[in-house]
Amino acid sequence: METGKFFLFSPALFLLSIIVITISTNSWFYYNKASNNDNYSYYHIAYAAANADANGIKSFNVTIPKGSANPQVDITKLGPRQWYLPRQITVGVNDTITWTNNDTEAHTVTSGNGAGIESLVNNKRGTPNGVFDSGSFKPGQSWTHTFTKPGTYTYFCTIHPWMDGVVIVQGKAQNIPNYPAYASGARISKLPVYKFTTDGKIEAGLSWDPNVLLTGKEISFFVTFFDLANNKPNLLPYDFVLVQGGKQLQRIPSITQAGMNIQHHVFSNSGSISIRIENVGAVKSSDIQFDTIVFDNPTISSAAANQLAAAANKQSSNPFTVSYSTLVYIEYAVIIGIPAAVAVFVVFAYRYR
Ligand SMILES: [Cu+2]
Repeated sequence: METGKFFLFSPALFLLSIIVITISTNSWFYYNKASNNDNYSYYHIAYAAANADANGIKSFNVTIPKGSANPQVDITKLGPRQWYLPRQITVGVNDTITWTNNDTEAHTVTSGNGAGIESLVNNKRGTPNGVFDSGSFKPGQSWTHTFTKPGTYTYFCTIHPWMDGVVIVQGKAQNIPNYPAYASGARISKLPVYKFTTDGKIEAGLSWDPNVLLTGKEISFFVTFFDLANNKPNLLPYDFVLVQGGKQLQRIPSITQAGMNIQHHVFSNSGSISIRIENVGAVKSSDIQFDTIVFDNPTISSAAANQLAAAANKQSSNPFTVSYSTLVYIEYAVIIGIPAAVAVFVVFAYRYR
């Protein structure tokens, strides 16, 4: 290939390599998101209309329909099959649920994990966890239980371990908004929010998904930088810092990919938080602070939120630290290195063919 032609070709390679780098670094985010799906999203959710008594306590009903003992029969025609109706029910703290056996065989309501439909073949029995257990109750009989603690409780039948259900107990009522909010609770009219570095040279943008932050739920923060002096998005090093209750939760030395970067965090506690973008371009005076608020997740217990947070944040913490300049060098080395290697290969391939 003539030298002139090659140089016409090289900007395309350069562009391609930037695209490859951006996609590869950000695809991990989508992978994480996909693997974090709610296990119970496919259940038929019932917010059963129940009347409250004088103390505001409600009574709910779950039935065990006729034919539940026979796993071959799709009795409810609801797909997925349900042996407790409804299979998932959401109640409040101190509410009661009564399970009524309308089948022709005895059943149990036992907290823990069932053994799935495969238990018909593999003879597994399921694993009780001791939170509650009705024991066996006969056709026409019922069993009532009061749920005093918020949380997600899975249960099954010890006689027919493929039969399973879940009870979600919600904690005290909170005023969870349906919009992003400042630490004060005031509405953030639009995301991303923008702020300038103290030296006025860089404009940082921050948005997050989901917009309403709940404990135990992975939040993705999108950081963008715009370099006003050069009038373009910028590849810049910075520290992503999360502070809650005066305590630093997380500090991740990072670098924006083509002007944008994604950070993840799972919060274990509710309350206001500060999202700090520090040392932008390694300049100490460039810190920016955004404020918002985390709410208690009504669908999980605080213990579950703690566990989820511990597992998720451990994954994202960096086992080794790299200086800002090293990060910049690595980034540029990859951007320049890949097209350079391809170029050398192309030149040699044409010269020695
Ligand atoms: Cu049963």
